[in-house]
Amino acid sequence: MLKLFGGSRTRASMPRWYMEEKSIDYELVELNLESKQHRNAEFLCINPFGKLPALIDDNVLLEDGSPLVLFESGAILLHLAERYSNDINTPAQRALTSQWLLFANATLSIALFVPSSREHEFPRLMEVLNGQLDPDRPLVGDQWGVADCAVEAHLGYLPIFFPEIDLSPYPVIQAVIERTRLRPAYQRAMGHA
Ligand SMILES: N[C@@H](CCC(=O)N[C@@H](CS)C(=O)NCC(=O)O)C(=O)O
Repeated sequence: MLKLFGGSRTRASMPRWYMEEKSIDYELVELNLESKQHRNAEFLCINPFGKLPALIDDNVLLEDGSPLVLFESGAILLHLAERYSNDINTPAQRALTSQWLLFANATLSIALFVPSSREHEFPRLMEVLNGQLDPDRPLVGDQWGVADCAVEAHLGYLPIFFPEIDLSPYPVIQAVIERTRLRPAYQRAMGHA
């Protein structure tokens, strides 16, 4: 069984969306950040850093027989893709998947959420991404996969967290966001359905 620890408006929406898309069974444990449930002793045994998301996968056991426990949304996404989907079939696909996951979680995330980077780095990244993305073509391989999930989830944060940002200079990104928001699995993961 997979147990995902998440909370509203957290990055747990990424692995949740991915599992919804790929019909991977999971149980969601929602923690309330406002009441600091993510700092409870019980959760700190799962993620000592006290951050969401975290995943327990008892289909995968460590040497001592205990279940795999993971934190970091990128690591969780990569594990889910490798173990529970057929997204990644070649070494090149794995390398490119890592590239896009790290781009989304490190480069794009910082450009979005760190105010000083949002001013300078963000427009440059968006311009390049607008040229790289094609709403009809997955980032890696020939089916929508975990790389798309990470990049599109970050783009999907834009209208949620930064509705004041004008996206009209980036029409491809606008189209990708529109399509993302229409996906039933995305709506379920984001709590809209
Ligand atoms: N790089 C980590 C970031 C995790 C993170 O900062 N999560 C936030 C929610 S989106 C959190 O748990 N914040 C609560 C806190 O830091 O106290 C990941 O991608 O999983």
